[in-house]
Amino acid sequence: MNKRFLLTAAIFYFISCSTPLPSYSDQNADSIRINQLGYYPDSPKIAVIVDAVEFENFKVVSKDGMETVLKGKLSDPIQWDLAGESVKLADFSDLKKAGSYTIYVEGLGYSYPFDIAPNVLEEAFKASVKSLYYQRASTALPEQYAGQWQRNAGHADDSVVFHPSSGRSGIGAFPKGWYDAGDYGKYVVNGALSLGQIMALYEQYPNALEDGSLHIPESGNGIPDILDELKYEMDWLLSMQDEDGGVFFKLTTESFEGMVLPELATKTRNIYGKSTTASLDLAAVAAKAYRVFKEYDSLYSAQSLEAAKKAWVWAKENPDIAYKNPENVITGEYGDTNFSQEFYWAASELYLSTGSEEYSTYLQDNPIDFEFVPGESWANFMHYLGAFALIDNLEEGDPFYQESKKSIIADADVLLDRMKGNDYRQPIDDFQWGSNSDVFNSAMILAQAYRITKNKTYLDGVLETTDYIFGKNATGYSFLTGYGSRTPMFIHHRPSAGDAREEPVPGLVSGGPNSRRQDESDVTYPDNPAPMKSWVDQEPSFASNEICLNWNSAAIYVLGFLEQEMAAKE
Ligand code: 9MR
Repeated sequence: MNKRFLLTAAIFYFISCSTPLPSYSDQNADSIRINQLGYYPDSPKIAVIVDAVEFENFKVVSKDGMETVLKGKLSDPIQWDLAGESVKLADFSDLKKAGSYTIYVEGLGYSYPFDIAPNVLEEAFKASVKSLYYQRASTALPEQYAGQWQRNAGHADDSVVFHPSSGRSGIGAFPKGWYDAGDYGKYVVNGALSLGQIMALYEQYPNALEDGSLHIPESGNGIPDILDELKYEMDWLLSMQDEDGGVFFKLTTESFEGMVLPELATKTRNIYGKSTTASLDLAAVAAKAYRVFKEYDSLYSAQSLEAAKKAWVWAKENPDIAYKNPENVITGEYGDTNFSQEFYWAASELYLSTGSEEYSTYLQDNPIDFEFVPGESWANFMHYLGAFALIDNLEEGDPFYQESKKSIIADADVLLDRMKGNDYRQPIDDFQWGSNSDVFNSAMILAQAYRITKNKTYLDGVLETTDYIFGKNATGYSFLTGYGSRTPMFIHHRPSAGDAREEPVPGLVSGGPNSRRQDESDVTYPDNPAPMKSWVDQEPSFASNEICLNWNSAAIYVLGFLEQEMAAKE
């Protein structure tokens, strides 16, 4: 653009509406919290304005500042203690025209620019799945697929040591799989939950990620890329089953490695003892894999089902074996003492894949409560996956369908109520480790309620929940690395920290606010003690700024669901 044009435009603009041309600084934009990626035309659109006590009006202008497309009044001030601040809301839902915009509040300045577009989350969705490729163990990531995040192979895991707690001795091969999180461990329960959430997306929307969509080494093999990526983890998961059907809990070092690249993280890796949870979670996800892989790989599908049945038998015979770290082992424990949810998930998937009475009888005799409780929701989500699968695969008249439907809708209604009661309009009221996954898990429940009823209120709930993740929150950050105007740069993630690159691996969900602040001695949290402010973009902050498979899988489900449902409307 030439200078004279710019000057004329600026003068015209000044005279016509005396609003300065947009300039975007974190400081101004931080006061106007929006979904930094943007909105579908038909989405609710609500910005949260902080430090706005003396302001009354807002307007939405085109990104270049040349056109005012909507004017509105800010709401009355709202004080919400979990966010520790007073805010006003700017509702611009009436704006549905595709384009690039910014919000202007006189005295405060401009928000970050944002788009209104069909498929507005498509890139973020794909990136959230591609991030699993970057988490692959036992392989190099060549530049061709990984771009600037290329790296050498680490952790062949072909001679892993059996720890005495495993009941075995010597060494074994347990290659492949995805690294669990910011650490290089591989944990069965979390791997299974993550696979389960992504497989739920595939069962519901098999075309969400076709062959070639992810640009991974398997692209072009005639199989949807999402299945190729899932299989990389599933292969490892199946290898964790012992001959007797029981499943080892994890493959990790005794203590965590330094913040180095995989190839430099060379401490001895061990296989630790079996647990009821690991066995049931493998039973559940392998039974689901039977259905998911059947069309493209019938042999693998059948093998998975056999593994699932064996794991179930082991768990029935060993129904109360909780995993506990042996002495001197301090890597993750995924502590969980309530196994009824894992039994329910496994019985549901096995019933759907076999039709066998053994599993339906189990479900009939062991009904389960559904009450979403934020905080460590990975442990309290397995039975939801069972209910979702029953709804997806059974006829409406089936009693299991009816019961599941009733539970999911009742639960979704509680979440919607909670959303109305807080200024950032998201469904959780307790922010713990990985709170962003609680937010996404809630959205997944709302999404099922929408699928069952087609009631748009639930769909709007999913959309607004997603706004929270992408910037409409008390930190002002979009929590998906690389996506948004202000995103985490210093995630607790060894491959990102161990390299000289400035940008972290993209498509990863930061854990999010954690009011427990377990790492406070090593990091500097905001002075404001509010739970939703309890997040920092600092590398040592494993309690707030780590990344983790099941946080990404929850995001993958929700973003994939939205892309499918919202795009279908256009
Ligand atoms: O997600 C887990 C969280 O709910 C627990 O509070 C926390 C501490 O036990 O552990 C989290 O899981 C970590 C796992 O144990 C090891 N890999 C990294 C995971 C994410 O921080």
